[in-house]
Amino acid sequence: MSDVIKPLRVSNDAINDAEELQRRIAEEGYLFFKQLQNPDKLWALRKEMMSAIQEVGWLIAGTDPLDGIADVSKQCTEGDNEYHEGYGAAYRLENFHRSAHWPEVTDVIEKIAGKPIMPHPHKVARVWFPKYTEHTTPTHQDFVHFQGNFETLTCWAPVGDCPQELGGLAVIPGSHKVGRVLDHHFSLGAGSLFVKPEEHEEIDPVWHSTDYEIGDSLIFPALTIHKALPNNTEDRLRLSLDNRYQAVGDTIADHMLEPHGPSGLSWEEIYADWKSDELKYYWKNYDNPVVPKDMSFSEKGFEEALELARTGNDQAIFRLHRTVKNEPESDMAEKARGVLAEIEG
Ligand SMILES: O=C(O)CCC(=O)C(=O)O
Ligand SMILES: [Fe+2]
Repeated sequence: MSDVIKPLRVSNDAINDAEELQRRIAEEGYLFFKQLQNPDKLWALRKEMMSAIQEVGWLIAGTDPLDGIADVSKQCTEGDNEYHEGYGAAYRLENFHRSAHWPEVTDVIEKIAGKPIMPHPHKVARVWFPKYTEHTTPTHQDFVHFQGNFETLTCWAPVGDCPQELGGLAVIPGSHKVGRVLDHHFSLGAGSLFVKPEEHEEIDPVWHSTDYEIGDSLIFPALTIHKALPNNTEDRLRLSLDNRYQAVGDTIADHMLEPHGPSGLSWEEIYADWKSDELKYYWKNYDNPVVPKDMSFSEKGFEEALELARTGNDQAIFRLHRTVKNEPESDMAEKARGVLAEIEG
C-alpha cells in the first residue's frame, strides 16, 4: 500500500448536472466540491462554535477563537465524559444545527439522491485536539455507525481551513463498490471500529484527500471507506461537520433521531436557548420507517478489545479503562473490570 495521498477530483463543473453527479458518485464513491458552502457563513459559525469551546477552557484564554489555539492539557475525545463539556457547548448552538439545512448543501444532496431528502437530526461535529493521534477516526464505512440504508449520504466539511496536517478526511475511491458492510475490528479511534481494506482483494487501497479550504465539502455514501488524517499540528483544534442525509421514505435507525451521544445532551437541553422553533423536532413531519440500532458492530468491536487486552495490547487496555471510567454502570464496564482484574491482578 502506498502512503502517498492523491488529490480529490473536484466536481464543481458538474454541480448543476444531476445525472453526471449520480454517474460520478456511482463510479468513484465520493463527490468533492470547492466552496460548496458559503465561507462567510462558515466563518460566522466557526466564531460561535470556537467561542463556546473557548469558554469551557479548551482554547487558550485571550487568543482569537477563530485561530482555534488549543489548550493541549485538555485533550479528550468521544467516549470521555470530559468531552461533553466542550462538544456540548458547541452542539447546543442553533446555527450549528441549521448549517446542515443550508440550501447550498441540501440542493446538491437532492440532485445526487435524485429525490427529496431529509437531513438527519443526529448532527455531528468533530472537535479534534492536536497531538492526540492514536484516537484519530480510523478507516471505516459509515454504515456501521449510522445504519439505516446504504444510500445515506455523509457531507464532511471543515469549519475553517483544514490543511492535511490538521487532519482532514481521506477516502478510497471506488471502495463503495464492495457492496456490503465489511468486517470491522476494535480501534481506539473515534467510533471504535476499523476496517482493513488490504484484507479485501477487490479494493485498491489508494487514499485521496486535499488541503481543504473553508467551504469545501466531501460527500459520500455509507459504504465508501474513509478515515481522518491525524492532527499533527502543534496546537490547533480541528473543527469539522459531518452531517447525514437520506431520501424521504428510506429507512432510518432510531439513534439518528437522537442527538449525537458525545454531546451528553437531550433535545430539550439543546433547544433551551434557540430563537426559532422551525427546526425543533422537524423530522416528526416525515414518515420514514424507523428501525432499532443494530448493536452487533460495536459489540463485536468491544469483544475484540476484551480479547486483545488479555494479550497485553495497550490500546485495548486503554479502551477498557476508558469504559470503566466513563460508563461504570454498563455491562461493558462489568466485563472490562473482569478482564482488567485478570491481567492487572
Ligand atoms: O472527522 C472525522 O474525524 C470523522 C468523520 C467521518 O468519519 C465522517 O464524516 O463520516
Ligand atoms: Fe465516517
